[in-house]
Order: sequence, then C-alpha cells, then structure tokens
Amino acid sequence: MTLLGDMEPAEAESVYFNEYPPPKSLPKHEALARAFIDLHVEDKRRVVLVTSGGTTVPLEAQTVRFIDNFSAGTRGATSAEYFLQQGYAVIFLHRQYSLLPYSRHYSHSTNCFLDFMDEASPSADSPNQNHGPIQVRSEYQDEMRDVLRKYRYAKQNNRLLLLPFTTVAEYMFELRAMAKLMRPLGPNALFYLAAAVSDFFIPRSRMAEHKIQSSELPANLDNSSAIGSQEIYTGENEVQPPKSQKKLVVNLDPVPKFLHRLVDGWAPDGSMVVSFKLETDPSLLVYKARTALQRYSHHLVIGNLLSTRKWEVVFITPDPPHERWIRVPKARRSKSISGVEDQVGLAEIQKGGQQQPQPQEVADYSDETRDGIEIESLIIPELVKLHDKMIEKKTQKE
Ligand code: 9Z3
Repeated sequence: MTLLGDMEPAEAESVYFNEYPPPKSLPKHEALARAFIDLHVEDKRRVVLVTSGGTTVPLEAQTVRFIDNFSAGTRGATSAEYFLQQGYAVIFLHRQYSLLPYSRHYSHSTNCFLDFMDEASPSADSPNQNHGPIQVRSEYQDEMRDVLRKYRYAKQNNRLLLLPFTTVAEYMFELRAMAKLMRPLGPNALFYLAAAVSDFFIPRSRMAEHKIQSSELPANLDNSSAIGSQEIYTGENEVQPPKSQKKLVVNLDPVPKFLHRLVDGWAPDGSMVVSFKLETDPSLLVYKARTALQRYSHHLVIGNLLSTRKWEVVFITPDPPHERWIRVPKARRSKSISGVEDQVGLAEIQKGGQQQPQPQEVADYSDETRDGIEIESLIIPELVKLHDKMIEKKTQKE
C-alpha cells in the first residue's frame, strides 16, 4: 500500500479528499464566503484568510474520542484584530469554540466577562429598588469601549467572516474551498496559517464506526454493529493485542502536505502565503522553518517555540535578511503561565559560536493591554509591509 506521504501532492490530495464526505456546513460556508469575497473584490480591499486553533483527529466515525492539541487560538484571534486594524477584511477559519477576535478579551477562565461587570444602584425613580442596572466596572470602561467599537465596526462593515471547523479533514476541505474562492482577489489575497494542524490522521477506511470498547462484550450480545473485543481498533489489522492486556494501539498516517497544493494549486496567482512553524526544541526551530520555506516555495514562515511564542517569533524569508527576530521588549512582556521566559533568545542561531543578542524591535506601545504588548501588534505591521512589497512588484510588472 502506498502511503499518502509517498505520493505526488496532487495524487495525495485526491486520495485524501476521496476518503471523507465534505463537511455538512461547507456549502453554507462557501455561499457566505463567496458573497464576502465579492464585496471586497468590488471595493479593491485586501482579504486575509486567518486559520486558527487546533484540529481534532477522530478515533471513531461516530466520534466519542479524538486526539487534540493545545492551541486555544490566541495567535489567530489576536492577529485577526490587527489585520482588521490595518484595513484587511478577514475570513477567520477557526476551530469551533476556540478564541474569537474581540470576544477573546472577555472569555475563558482567565478573563471571565462577569469579572468586568457590576450591578449599579437603582435610580431613585426606578419602580424596582432591588434591581440595579448592570454595567461595566469603571476601571474597564475605556478598554471595553475600545474593543466594543472595533467589534461593531468590523461587524457593521462586513469585515469579518467567522467560519468554524473541528476535525483535521474539515479543516482541509474548508481551506481548499476558501483558497479557490479567493482567486478573484489575486495579489490582494493573503493566507496566514496559524492553526495548529495535526500532521497525522486515521484514514476513514481504517476507522472504527462505533465507540471503541474497552471491555469484553457478552458472547450472546448481538453486537454485529459494535466494535467488539476481537475487532478492537488497533490500526494494524494483523496485530491484535493480547486479550488479557487490553491496549489501544493507534496507528496514524501522515496528512498530505497541503501547503504544496495551496501554493501550487488552490491559492490565487500572486497571493501571499504565510505559514507558521512550531517547535519545542530551540535548536531545531530555524532549521525546520527554513526547510519548510524551501520545500513549499512560499513567501514567509513564522517560526515560534511553544515556550516563548507570546514574546518572540522569527521571520524566515526567501529575500534578505532571511532570518529576522521579532521580540517584545523585556519590560513589556505579558505574563504567561505556560511560557518560559528564560528560553527567549535560545533558538536564535548564534553566528561564530558567540552570543549575539539582536537589538530589540522598536515597538509602538499604543496597543498595550492590561497584560503588556501583544506580539501580534508587532508581527502584523511587519507582515503587511512584506505584502505591500509583493503587491507593488506585481503591479510594476503589469
Ligand atoms: C503556530 O505555530 C501558532 O503560532 C500556535 C499558536 C499554534 C503556536 P495559540 O493558539 O498557539 O496562540 O495557543 N501555528 C502553526 C503550527 C503548525 O501546525 N504548523 C505546521 C508545522 O509546524 C505547518 S502549517 O508543520
């Protein structure tokens, strides 16, 4: 059997997409996106497709269990806001229930919206003296007004389209469909692939239909449609785990390299494609990001380490300077429970074997929040400059 990873990208694509039915919501999403894109083509506005959040890898067709990853969608949701601020319209392709632009400021356990509210005293003429009006606490008024105004602006002017996905297969279908629909945008299209996409999946043909059973089923049970102990999904039909030691052995195939197809097939001519590379080992990050850029011949890889991603990223580009670090200055870094500040700087390749601390980026602190500067407020303006240059080159050629 040929693995998808060993096939030509176009062949791997058709095999992969033939495995699954398209997501039920795809036709609706396509109709919404078509109208959204038409509007912005007409206005000659740039449109960015931001992907955000993790993807699930279901273990069963009727899914009870799935493999997931850590991504909450902070990078994607935050970046989308800065793109909107730069005048882009945003198609926000996100993992369902992950963070969304604007509402992210008041969601999840760290920023519960209730902590921003108060009950004021009822006015003297109020008929119910037990019920005061609910209002935003005075210390949060300015910040919330600012967020609310930006949110309203994006909504009223049709600048933000929210499209959810859950599984890695849904993500692939949606990405392909959106990229094709974006063709009329030409160089005004930008792809910003921040979603943490699984590299592995279980082909539909090897997937259990029903919930995988962890205990023996009685022999007299008509379980023809259930997965019994004999058929427990191992991912390798030949090797059954010993009955006495129930193990679930999951065998995953590599997801085809969709970036190849995006760059060479789906995306509009002249559009800009930006991918992210995530690593945990500092010594691998720059190497892996460079390799990705060479392999897919797109325009920018933004490298980040899991432990320092909120404070530093590296831009890897085909043109000089090839490697450029963007860092939030030390005094302006947000607090992060999972982050490891000591690791900032470790992934930067040391030239001549010497420590070479790069000058810190000059930051515009106007986007400072309660938690310091968001690194996306530095990333997006730099990226937009690169997009400007690409568009300029394209128009000079014509
Ligand atoms: C990223 O590297 C994103 O920056 C993060 C953001 C997922 C780290 P959070 O949601 O995290 O803010 O918590 N995204 C891309 C990761 C990825 O899967 N890249 C693929 C790869 O590394 C290529 S597209 O091979």
